[in-house]
Amino acid sequence: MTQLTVDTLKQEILRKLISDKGREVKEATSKDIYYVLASIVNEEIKQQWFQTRKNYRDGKNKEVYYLSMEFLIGRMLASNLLNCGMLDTAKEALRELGFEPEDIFSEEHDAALGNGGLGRLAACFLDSLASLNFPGHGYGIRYRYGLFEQRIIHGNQVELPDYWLKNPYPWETRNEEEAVVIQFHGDVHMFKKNDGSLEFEYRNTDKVMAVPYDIPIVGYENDTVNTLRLWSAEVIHQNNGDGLLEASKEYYHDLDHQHSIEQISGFLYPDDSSYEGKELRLKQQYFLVSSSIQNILKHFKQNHHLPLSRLAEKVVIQINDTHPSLAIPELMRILMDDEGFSWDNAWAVTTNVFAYTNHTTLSEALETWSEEMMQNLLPRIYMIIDEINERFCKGIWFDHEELRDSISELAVIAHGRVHMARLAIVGSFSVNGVARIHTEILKKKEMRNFYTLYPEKFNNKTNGITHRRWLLQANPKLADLITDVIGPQWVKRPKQLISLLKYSNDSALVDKFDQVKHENKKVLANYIHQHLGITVDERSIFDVQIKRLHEYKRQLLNIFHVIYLYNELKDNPNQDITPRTFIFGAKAAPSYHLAKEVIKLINTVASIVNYDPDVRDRLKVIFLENYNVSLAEKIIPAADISEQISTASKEASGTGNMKMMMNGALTLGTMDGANIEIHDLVGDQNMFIFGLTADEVLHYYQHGGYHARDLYNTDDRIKRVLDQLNQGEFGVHNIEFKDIYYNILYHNDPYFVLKDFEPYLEAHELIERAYRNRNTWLNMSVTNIAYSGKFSSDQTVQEYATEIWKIKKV
Ligand code: F58
Repeated sequence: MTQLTVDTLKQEILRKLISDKGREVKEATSKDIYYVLASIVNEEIKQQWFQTRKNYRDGKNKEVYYLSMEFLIGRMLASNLLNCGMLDTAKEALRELGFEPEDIFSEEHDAALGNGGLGRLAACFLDSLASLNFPGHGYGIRYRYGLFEQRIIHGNQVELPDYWLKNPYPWETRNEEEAVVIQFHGDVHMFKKNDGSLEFEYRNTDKVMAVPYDIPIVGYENDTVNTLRLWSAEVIHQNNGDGLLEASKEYYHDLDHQHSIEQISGFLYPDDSSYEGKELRLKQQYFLVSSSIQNILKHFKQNHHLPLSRLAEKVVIQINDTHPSLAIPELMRILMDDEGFSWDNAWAVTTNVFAYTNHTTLSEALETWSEEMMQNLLPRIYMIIDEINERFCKGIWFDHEELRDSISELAVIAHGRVHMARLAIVGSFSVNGVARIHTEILKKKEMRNFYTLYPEKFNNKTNGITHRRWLLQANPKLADLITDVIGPQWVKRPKQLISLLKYSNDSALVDKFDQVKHENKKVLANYIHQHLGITVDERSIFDVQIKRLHEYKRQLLNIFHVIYLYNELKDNPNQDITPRTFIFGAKAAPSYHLAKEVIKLINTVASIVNYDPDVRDRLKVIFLENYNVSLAEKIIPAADISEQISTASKEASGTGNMKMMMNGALTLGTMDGANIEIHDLVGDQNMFIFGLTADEVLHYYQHGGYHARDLYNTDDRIKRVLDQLNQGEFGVHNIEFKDIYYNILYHNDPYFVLKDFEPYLEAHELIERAYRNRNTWLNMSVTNIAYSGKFSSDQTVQEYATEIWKIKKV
């Protein structure tokens, strides 16, 4: 990229301000400056984007396509500036022009086209692919409404629509010439050809146009710009003569119909851990995969002068969870119906192209669709899945006698439902989990029969996070300090952060880390003050739990502990404790009643604890509204403690754990997901592990759970907290939190909150003690940063590239 100096950039901003906005700097709003700066960055990017596409067109490279219903990309201005090597220059230029960089960056609407971990992982992977010069692109949906905006009103979550496209989005380019037609409903006609083989024709369908909007994905200082292609659903207008767009007058005048078509890319489903069999969601999934597969095949034909039978030499498609797994029958359909392949030849191609990532073992999150719905909406796709199932089951029956009894647990279609994970496993050459323990659970438990069938398909790829956004961009002070200490090589090779270890005992040096953390805590404290009017003590322990709200993530355990601490202070007002600030950020799925009750409880506890004079500011509870990527960027650099307290075996990996570790927070966690791999690296002495192990949890489940009520009856601390809930001490009246209370005592505490309560409390006591010893604490913190390079998504993507995708850097 061209290297602009602060002065030339300033001049360019001033010039564009006049030409684009007709304004001088003294009249300019932050929004004006945002658009002007984005447009300058776009100009920088465009040339490299074009060049990258051209390089890929020469047909030499195998490319990976990452299909995902979610890309949680967040704001792009600062990250594009960073990757273009312009961030520091731009900040300086903005300041000299009288603007605070943060104010300019926050003009951008946080693009929330994802729910949580799965969507953010996709965004981190795109950043790493581009930064490592890999030819890899994302395909997703351009939802008009992203994840809802959360407001807290009287302690309750209220959801508002997220119309993120209200203002023009400067990073997208509409690409009409790449539009494709997607077909739903209709009927399938079968013909016998002269050679006796069957031919299928798909007729009387409802047609929808998929129009792509492209977003550049800028690699870090390497001139690679890949593409995130997001599809938008539109009505097909009058034939414009290119033969692609059919006349569809009836629909054109039918606004209802137009509305129903646009609904396909209307909004992101906000459930993050449970699955709902809504037809619109199935439409979205097919819309994504059909447009993407058509597009991938078109490019394959254009760029590679090879027969489609050799598709897998140049194309690999990663499907992010089962949501895009209809891509498998879709590719089969096109190969057979449009390209004349036989079943066997089409299957041979297909099963060498797809790789599937599983992100959860929670049974309520595993997708199945009603056979009837699938048959009605996607009749040809249904036929193909039926045939896949037929052949697969026959194979088991004849070749795997030992699995005959389990056939209904393996069948892609069973008991009137289409099982998407099974389809994904059967149709892919690779199946991976997202952390070591998760993959082991898949192999030994959830998918053990499939593992018996296809041991060679299963592999682990532990998640990662891009250190560019989560350290360089979010925490520039820490990044600069690290560079001062160990030099700049770690930026391109994050594993070199390990050189920090040498300095973890150098007290003069670790003091500087302390200072950075303190400054970041101040910034967050200001934000809290501005948004909630609450003053928090920057010297208190910032204890952070930020993630979607779910029972298995156990925000409840955290708030129970806070109530316990509060009770202790009330009983013993002069207790000498290290001040603590408990910070929460969490959205609950709108229909998840218990999760919403927990949000209400946290806010209720906050409203009591924060204003009780007996507490004397030693305890604060902060619930930050509307947790999203940009809020995470503010909170994470300020965290002292990273709460990763899921019921062991339930959190596939977690990625917030990695982000906070990289920013020097110490993990308080269970032996679950990637916490275990953090523990492998830093050991007991540098984190706080507590609670049941996955084996213990699974053992309890097998034996009907444990006796929650016994704990309630024998542990006074627990009894007191639960009684306070039940007796209305933390609510307007005693029914407010009754479902939480009942769920624990009458449904036998399915997530082991009470069972892990005491060990959790003990871990907190250790934390309090450790925090008092500054040098030890700082040493632990620096040690965590030092080992965090392993969790850069560069490492993860490199592993996918060599072990699954077999792609090379360009
Ligand atoms: C998350 N899954 C896992 N799903 O819970 C987390 O452990 C893991 O680190 C992360 O994926 C990345 O691998 C997740 O975020 C969803 O949000 C789905 C959205 C669509 C419905 C089902 C859940």
